[in-house]
Amino acid sequence: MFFSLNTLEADAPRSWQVYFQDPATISMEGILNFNNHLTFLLIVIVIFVGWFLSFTIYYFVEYNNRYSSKFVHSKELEIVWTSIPALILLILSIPSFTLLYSMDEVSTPDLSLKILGHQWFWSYEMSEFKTCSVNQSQTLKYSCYMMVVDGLPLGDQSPSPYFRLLETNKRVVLPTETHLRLLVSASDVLHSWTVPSFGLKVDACPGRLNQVNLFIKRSGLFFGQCSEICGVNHGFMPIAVLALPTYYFHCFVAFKLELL
Ligand SMILES: [Cu+2]
Repeated sequence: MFFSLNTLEADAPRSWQVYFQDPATISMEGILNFNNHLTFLLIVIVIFVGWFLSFTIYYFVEYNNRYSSKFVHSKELEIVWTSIPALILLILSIPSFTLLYSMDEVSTPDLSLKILGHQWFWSYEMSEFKTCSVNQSQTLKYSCYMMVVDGLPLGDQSPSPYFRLLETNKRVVLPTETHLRLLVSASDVLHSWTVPSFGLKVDACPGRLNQVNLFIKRSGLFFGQCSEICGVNHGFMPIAVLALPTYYFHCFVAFKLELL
């Protein structure tokens, strides 16, 4: 069930989508709430300014207002229209900084995933899992390339169960309800590992290791794309993450290591 290509459950962009993808992490839920909070405030401000503007335009015409005001300067008014926006910004900074610092919180991770950006694919490694072959030990390591869906034998399935330009030959399998640490870097140029449902966008810089926390709340198939222009095939190095409950994740790892 968890390995099926069910497009309905996939967290991928939809046609004509105008809102965010469903959140799968606490930080993305925070981003969504903050966005709603901001949008509400924005609507209130737009209505107020719009009302004020139309009021001014209406009374600007001599026909509607025969006796114009004589004053050209008002200290009280200056104080009010400077301090109110400043106060609004101050009020906004509280949830904004709370969210920002909560995302930086470093907990004790149970598992680390190393992510390396290349021109033009992503490679992943989990050093916690090792297999000892005859004379060498290997870690769980794989590279993910984009699948050219147009060339796949789809049979009579319509619409296609694959997402164009988002599918990869291998998916990054991660456990849900587990504190994960992502270590992101690049081997050649700048890349950016981005998954909208996780609220994550981590720059992959060559020679630098960026660390970020991830705690996936639910299982699902999540899609993302490289978000730092990195060359001609920048649009063709997608990210596909399959989040599985811990038990299924361990089954997957055991099966994978068997193959190494
Ligand atoms: Cu790129």
